[in-house]
Amino acid sequence: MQVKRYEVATIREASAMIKHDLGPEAVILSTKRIQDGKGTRVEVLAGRDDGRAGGSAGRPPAEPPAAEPAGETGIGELTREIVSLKAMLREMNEAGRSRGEWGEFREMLESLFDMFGLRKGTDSQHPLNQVYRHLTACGISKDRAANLVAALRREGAKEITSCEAGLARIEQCISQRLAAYTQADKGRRIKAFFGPTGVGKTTTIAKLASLYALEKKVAVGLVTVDTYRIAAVEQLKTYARIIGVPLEVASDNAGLKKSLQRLAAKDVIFIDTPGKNCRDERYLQGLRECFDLDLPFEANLLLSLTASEESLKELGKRFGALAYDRIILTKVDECPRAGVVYNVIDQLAKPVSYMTNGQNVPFDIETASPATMARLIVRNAVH
Ligand SMILES: Nc1nc2c(ncn2[C@@H]2O[C@H](COP(=O)(O)OP(=O)(O)O)[C@@H](O)[C@H]2O)c(=O)[nH]1
Ligand SMILES: [Mg+2]
Repeated sequence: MQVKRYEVATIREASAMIKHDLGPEAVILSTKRIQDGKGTRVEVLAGRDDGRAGGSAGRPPAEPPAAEPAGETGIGELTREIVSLKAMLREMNEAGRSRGEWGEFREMLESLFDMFGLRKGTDSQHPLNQVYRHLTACGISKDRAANLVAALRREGAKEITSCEAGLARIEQCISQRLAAYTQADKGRRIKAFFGPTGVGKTTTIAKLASLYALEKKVAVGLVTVDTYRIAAVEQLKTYARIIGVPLEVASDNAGLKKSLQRLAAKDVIFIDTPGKNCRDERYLQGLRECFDLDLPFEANLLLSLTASEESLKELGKRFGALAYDRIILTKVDECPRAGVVYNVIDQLAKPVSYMTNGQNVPFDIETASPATMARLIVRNAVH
C-alpha cells in the first residue's frame, strides 16, 4: 500500500491531488482537522494498493463503468467513492458547514447515484445512463460526465427519450460552457507558437501561412527562433520557399526584435520556437526572455492529442509561465477518445483557436469554435 499525507483546506481540494498523485484507484484512509498557528486545515491520508501487501494485487487500471453498472468494477468504484464521501461528510459535520455546502454535497451524492443507476426508477438502459456511459467511454472524466447528466436531469429528463437526444443536448451544454473561454478578438498580427518537440508547431505554421498568404491573400512573414537544430530551420525554409513568403532566423531577443522590424510591412507574422522538456525551467525562462517584446503578440500553445490527459494538463500548467492566450489542438486524427479534450480545456480555461487533423500542408487544419469542439468531444468528429 502506497500512502500519502496532505494538508489542505477542504477534502475536495485533496481529492484532485490524490487522483493526480496516486491515480483513480486511490482511497482516502483518514481525515483529521488540524488547528495551529497556520489556521485550520484538514490532514488527509490517502493510499493506493500497489499490490505489494496482498489485497487487490494485479487489479486492472480503473475503467469507465462497465456496460452493466452493477458489475464488479461498479461495486469497487462505488465503495471508493463512498469512502471519499464519508470522509467529506465527517469534515462538513465537524466544521458546521452552511446550507449551500450541504446542497453541494447532496448534488454530489445524486450524481453518484445517477452514475451507478441506483436512483429509484432508473435502470441501466435508461437514456441518461446510456448517455453517461457514452460520455465516459469518450474519455470525459466521471465527475464531469455525472455533472453533465445531472444538469440534463435537472432541466427535465422526461423529454430525453433516447440516448441520441441526450447526447445532442449534452453537445449544446458543452458548447455553451466552452463559449465562456472563447476569444473575443480575432487575434494579433504577431503570432508565436509554443509547445513540446514534435507537437506540430512548424507544420501548423506552414498550414496557416499558406492559408493567410494564398487564400486570404495577406502579406505574411515567418520567423524562427528554433536555431538549436539545423534541420528545424531548413524545414521552415522549405515551406517559406514553397509558399513564397520571407523567413527570418533569430537566435535571441535582440535578433527577434530586428527580424520583426524587417517584417514591419507584413500583415501577419508567425514565429516558430524550439520545443524542449517543459520541466526544464531554463527552457521556459529562455523563451520568456526571447519574447520580451515591445510589440503586442499572441501566444499559442500547441497540445497534441496523442499525449495523455495528465501530460496535457501538466503542459498547459507549465507553459502558463509564457502566459499563452490560445490553444491549438494537434493530431486530432490520431486521438481515439477526444472526450479528454473537455477535461483538459475545462481545467486550463483557455480558448481553442484551431484543430489540426493530419500531416497534409495546407489542408489538415480547421478553425475551432465551441460548437466544433463540443462535436469533437462528444462524437470524436472534426466535421
Ligand atoms: N497525424 C498528424 N501528424 C501531424 C499533425 N501535425 C503535425 N504532424 C506531424 O508531426 C510531426 C512533427 O511535426 P513538426 O511540425 O515538425 O513539430 P514541431 O517539432 O512542433 O515543429 C511531423 O511528422 C508532422 O507531419 C497532425 O495534425 N496530425
Ligand atoms: Mg519545429
